[in-house]
Amino acid sequence: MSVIKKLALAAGIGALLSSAAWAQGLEGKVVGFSQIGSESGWRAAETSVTKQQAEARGVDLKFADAQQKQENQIKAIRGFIAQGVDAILVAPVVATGWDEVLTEAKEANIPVILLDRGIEAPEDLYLTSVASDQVKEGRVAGEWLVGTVGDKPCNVVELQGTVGSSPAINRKQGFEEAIAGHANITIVRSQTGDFTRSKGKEVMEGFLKAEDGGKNICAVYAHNDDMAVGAIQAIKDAGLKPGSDILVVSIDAVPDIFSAMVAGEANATVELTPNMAGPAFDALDAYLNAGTVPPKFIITESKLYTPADNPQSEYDTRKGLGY
Ligand code: GZL
Repeated sequence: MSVIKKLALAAGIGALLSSAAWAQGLEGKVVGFSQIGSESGWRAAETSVTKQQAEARGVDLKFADAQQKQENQIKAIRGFIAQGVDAILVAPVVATGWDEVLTEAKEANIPVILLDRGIEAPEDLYLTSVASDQVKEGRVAGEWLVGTVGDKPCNVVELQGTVGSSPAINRKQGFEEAIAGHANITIVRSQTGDFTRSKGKEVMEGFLKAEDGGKNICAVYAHNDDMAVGAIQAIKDAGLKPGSDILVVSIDAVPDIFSAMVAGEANATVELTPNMAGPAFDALDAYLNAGTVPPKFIITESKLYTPADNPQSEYDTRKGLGY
């Protein structure tokens, strides 16, 4: 047999072995998961989907809820390193302050995968990041408003996500890019509601008081549906009709925004899948079993939904997904 043929045969067998190795999957692997908290319906769904994905793959998931505090996430990551886990998943609450602890994970040869939020840190500190294009989410929301109001003057109030988090920074940027060429659309007030329903309601109450009881407000743009649902309640308490007196546009596509759409109280949402763990575990499997280095960024889809998209059926579909 020629040398060339021998090499081809060896390569073929190698590939077979490596794919067989990959077929082993993650059975028995121990993976630490530092989750931000349970601040929103979407977050709760992400947690339940991650646990389902881990169970389906035989992963022993060590779960740590940080109650939205970075210091708790850092403590949990150090705990995972001390336990000698096989990998660490992190949903980073804010974008900065991760270099030291992720360097410790790297020095311990433990791969780290970021879920649903990004960080400002050297990219060699994490294996991959599974997240949506958050600038695009903001842009899609802004483009919907531009298309809806046309040349009509429209004062917008903005409910921002957690200060310093990548979605809050990026969703603001995308929305502002979309309305930039439309002088009739202006963000007149912008404040964080920390991605929670209660804070979203409280901040919207302040906006309404400050803007002549809401008469000057044409739309509320919320960085997530939970703050939008809180704002809807505040608008109703002020005697106005959400969805018509004040348009409501947000992001996540959780069930409750679809029930608001059915009631005529919400106008648009941009979908964020709660299944970031599936692609993360697939990348980890290929990396640990076949040495395959994943792309640094795995981007999930962002789709616009409005009341024209059968919101009742969207509600029914999502209700069963761990929300
Ligand atoms: C975005 C994610 C955000 C959701 C909110 O990827 O981190 O955090 O939009 C959640 O619902 O609080």
